[in-house]
Order: sequence, then C-alpha cells, then structure tokens
Amino acid sequence: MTDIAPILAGDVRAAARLMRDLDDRRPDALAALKALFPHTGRAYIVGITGNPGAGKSTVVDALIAHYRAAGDRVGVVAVDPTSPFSGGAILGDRIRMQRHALDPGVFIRSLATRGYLGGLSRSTFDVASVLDAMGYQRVLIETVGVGQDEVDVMRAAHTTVVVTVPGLGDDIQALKAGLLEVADVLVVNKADREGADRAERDLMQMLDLRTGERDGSNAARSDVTIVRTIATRGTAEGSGITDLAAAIEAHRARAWTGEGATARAKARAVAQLTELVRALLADRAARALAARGGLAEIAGDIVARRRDPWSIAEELLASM
Ligand SMILES: Nc1nc2c(ncn2[C@@H]2O[C@H](COP(=O)(O)OP(=O)(O)OP(=O)(O)O)[C@@H](O)[C@H]2O)c(=O)[nH]1
Ligand SMILES: [Mg+2]
Repeated sequence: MTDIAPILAGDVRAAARLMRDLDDRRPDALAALKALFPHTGRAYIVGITGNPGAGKSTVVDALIAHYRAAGDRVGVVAVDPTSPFSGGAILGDRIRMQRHALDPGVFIRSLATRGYLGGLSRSTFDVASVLDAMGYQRVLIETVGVGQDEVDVMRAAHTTVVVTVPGLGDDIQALKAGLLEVADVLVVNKADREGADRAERDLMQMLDLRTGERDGSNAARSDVTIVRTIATRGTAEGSGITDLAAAIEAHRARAWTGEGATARAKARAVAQLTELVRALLADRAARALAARGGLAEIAGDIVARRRDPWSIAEELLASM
C-alpha cells in the first residue's frame, strides 16, 4: 500500500514513484489516488495548447517564472513530447524549462502519448490530481494541439490557453476546427514577428463567427480574451506574460466563481468520469481479447465467414 503522507507533504521522489506506478496501472497506485482525492481541488489548472512550435513550452516557462515570483508553487504536465510533429522535443522541453529544474517549488512531469491508446486524458487527470494533492497552487498542462486526444486532455483544465503565431495563414483554419472551440484565452505569440496585427484580426473574426454559430446571434464575443506575447522575453517588460496571467485570472473569476461555477465543476467531473469509464473498459476489453489470442486470431474466423463480428463482440463483452 502506497503511503500517501509523503506525497501530501510534497515529497517529489514519492510523487515520481506514484506517477510511474500509475503508468504501470498498479492497483496500489490507484488506491493511493483514491486516498489523495479528498486532498485535491485546490490547484488551479491551466491547459496550454496550440500548433507545433508555436512557443507553448516557452510560454509555460515564462508563466512558471511569473507564478514563482508571486510565491506560488508550480507543477507542470508536458504531454505528447513524442509527437511526430515535434519529434525529440522532450529534450527541448527539458532544456527550455531547465532553469526551473533545480527550484524545489517546481515539478515537471512528461507524459508520452505512446502506449496510452486514448487513455491520455485519464493519465493527465491522474498526474494533475497528484500535483494538486502535493499542494502546487498552479498546474500547467502543455499539449500539442493536433487531435481529439489533445482536446480531451484540455478538459482537465480550468482555463484553456491556445497559442498561435503570426503568419499561420491557412493553418489557422485547422485550429478553428477543434481547438478554437475550447479556448478561453487566445495567445498570439512571437508578436515580435511581422503579422501580429493581422493574426489578431483573423482570430477576432473567427471568434465572431463562433459566437454567431453557437447562439445564432451577432452578439460580440464576450468570453475569450486575445493576448499578444513574446514569450522568449520571459517576464521582462513587454513580454506580455503579465497580461496573459491577468487574462487567466479574469477567466478564472468569470468562470469559477459565482453562478456558473457549480455547473462547470459538474461538467468537468462528468468529463473525467466518462474518460475513466472508457479507459477502464478499454483495459478490460484488451485483456479479454488477449485471453482469446488477440484480434488477429479472431479476424481469421470473420474473414473465412466462420463467425460473424456481432456475435464475437457480444461474447467478448459478456466475458469481461
Ligand atoms: N521570435 C520568437 N520566437 C519564439 C517566441 N517564443 C518561442 N519562440 C521560439 O520558437 C521555437 C519553438 O518554441 P517552443 O516553446 O519549443 O514551442 P512549442 O510550441 O512548445 O513546440 P512543440 O512542443 O515542439 O510543439 C523556439 O525556438 C523558441 O525559442 C517568441 O515570442 N518570439
Ligand atoms: Mg513544447
């Protein structure tokens, strides 16, 4: 049985061990999560996503510095460092945030997508919960925004920040599909480059469209803030990181205090629960399949028309 006392006391080695055990899906790790749950709910979780190379890690690095200067302890979950779009970025992430690595007030955990098979958002929730229980006031989740997986991951966050850059052109249309839908704060990073004005205008236009589509009105966007940053300047004057932090706080005040907060909290719990049930069922199905020699074995029966796939699926479910 994992002793949770060291984790509650903020012991990083105990936490790292628990996170590894969670990766391995060890039952005692799950028991630890259950025991930690009453001690969670205090951290403010911010998701940072956006195009590959947009500067997400640099923004995270600058936010860490900002929050540390304010006296908050910061936990980071870096998801998808093995993305085909950013192959090998795990090293880059590490180096970029390296200056914080020796700071006992900062804990950085990388989650590789490989092997998670759709359970990525479950793992993100789990790690964020551990960081929360350890007493980090701020938890930052970085993920490359390319697919539904990443959109799901963002459901763990209280505030979602989508990072874009000037000169994306048509790529911005790709953003529109999924990520823009979940954005609470939009960042035009690399504002030291040409085209920041244009990028901001394009984003505003898309937000107007989005608002119109959602409620059929022409109401002006009211719920998304656009911030310009030059993340490479860290927290220095003119980097925009203070503005970004302020936009995050403004969203926090709008969304997580007052009337809508309970409904939002419930929606977040529903998302977490849905993911968890899905992941547990997938684990169980994988075991049931393995017990029958795997999909390839069964597929032969289907191809030869010896068995039909519906009966096999029903049988599998019944045996789970
Ligand atoms: N000019 C300029 N370059 C920047 C800025 N922010 C980040 N960069 C550079 O952009 C490159 C990518 O930055 P990262 O922070 O690694 O971007 P990322 O979005 O985390 O990248 P992936 O995780 O690989 O998708 C690096 O070379 C940064 O130094 C900025 O504000 N201005
Ligand atoms: Mg990165």
